[in-house]
Amino acid sequence: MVCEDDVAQWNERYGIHGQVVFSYDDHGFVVVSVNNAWASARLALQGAQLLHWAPVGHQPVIWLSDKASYVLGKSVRGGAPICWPWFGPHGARTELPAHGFARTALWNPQEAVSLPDGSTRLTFQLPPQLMPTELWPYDSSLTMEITVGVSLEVVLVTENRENRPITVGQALHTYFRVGDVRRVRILGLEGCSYIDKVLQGERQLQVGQVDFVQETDRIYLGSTREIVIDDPVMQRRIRLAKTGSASTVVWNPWTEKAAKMGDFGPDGYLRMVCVENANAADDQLVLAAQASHHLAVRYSVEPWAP
Ligand code: TA6
Repeated sequence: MVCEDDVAQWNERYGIHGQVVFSYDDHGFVVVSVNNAWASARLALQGAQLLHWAPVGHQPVIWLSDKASYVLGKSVRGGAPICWPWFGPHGARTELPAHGFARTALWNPQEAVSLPDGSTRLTFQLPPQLMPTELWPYDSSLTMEITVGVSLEVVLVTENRENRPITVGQALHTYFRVGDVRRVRILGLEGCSYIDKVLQGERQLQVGQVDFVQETDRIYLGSTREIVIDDPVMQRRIRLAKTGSASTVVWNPWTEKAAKMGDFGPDGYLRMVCVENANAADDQLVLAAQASHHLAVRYSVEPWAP
C-alpha cells in the first residue's frame, strides 16, 4: 500500500514545480500528473498506466472509460495498460490473469526530467520483488520511459539477467479515443496476416484498410510499419510509429462484449479503438541471455484530410 509519506517523498524527489506532481486521484489511486507547454498527461503508479494524454489545443488522445472501476490489483479500463511478460491468456495456466502481472503491480518512479524542448520525461520500474517467482522464475527487469510532448513517446525496456534465453509476450495495450469507431479506418496493416480471435484464432490476410462493423480482435503478425488511425468524426489522424515491435493488435469489443465486460458504459465501445504495439503469438520475443530489448512507440496527432 502507498501512504501519504510515499507521495510526499516522490514529490520531494521527482516532483517538478508546475510540471510534475504526484497525488491521490478521486479514486484513491496514486497518479502523477504532467503539464507542460506541449501537453498534459496523467499516469497511475499502478501498472505505470497512462490514463490521459492531450497535446495543447487537442481533445484527449487516450480513451478512459467513465465506467472504469478503480480497484487495486485490477487493470483500469482504458489508458495504456502494459501487458508483460505474457500477452492474452497465460500459455499454460488459464487461471492466471490475462496480459501478465506488470499492469496491476505498483511501479516505482525512478526519474523525472524537464527536457530542453519543453517536454517532460518520466521513468518507472516494475520492482523486481513484485515479479512473482512462481510465475516468472527469471532474473529480469522491466522499465518504462515516457516522454510527454507534442507527441508521446513510450519505451518499454526488458532486461534478461539470466544466462539463458527468456520468452516474453508484451504489448502497450493503448485505448485511443475516437469520434465513432464505425467511421474509423486503420491504415498500415494492408497485406499483413493476422490471427482472428473472434474466429477462434483462424488466420486471415488483411486486404485494404481495417474498418469496424462488428467485434474485432486481431493480432497482426510481422506488422512493423507505421499505423494511422483515421478519424473523420474528430477530424484527426493519430499516427503510431514504432521500433522493436513485430505485432499490432487491433481490438474493439462491440456491443455485446462491451456490455458483458460492464466497464465500458452504454456506448463506450463507440468512442474507442485499441491499437496495440506488441510482440505476441508467433512474434513473441525470445530474449538472449544477458540481452535487453526496447519496444518503442511514438504517438502523434495530425489534421484529418479526406
Ligand atoms: O488486446 C485485445 C484483448 O486481448 C482482447 O481479447 C480483450 O480480452 C482485451 O485484450 C481486454 O482484456 P482485459 O483483460 O483488459 O479485459
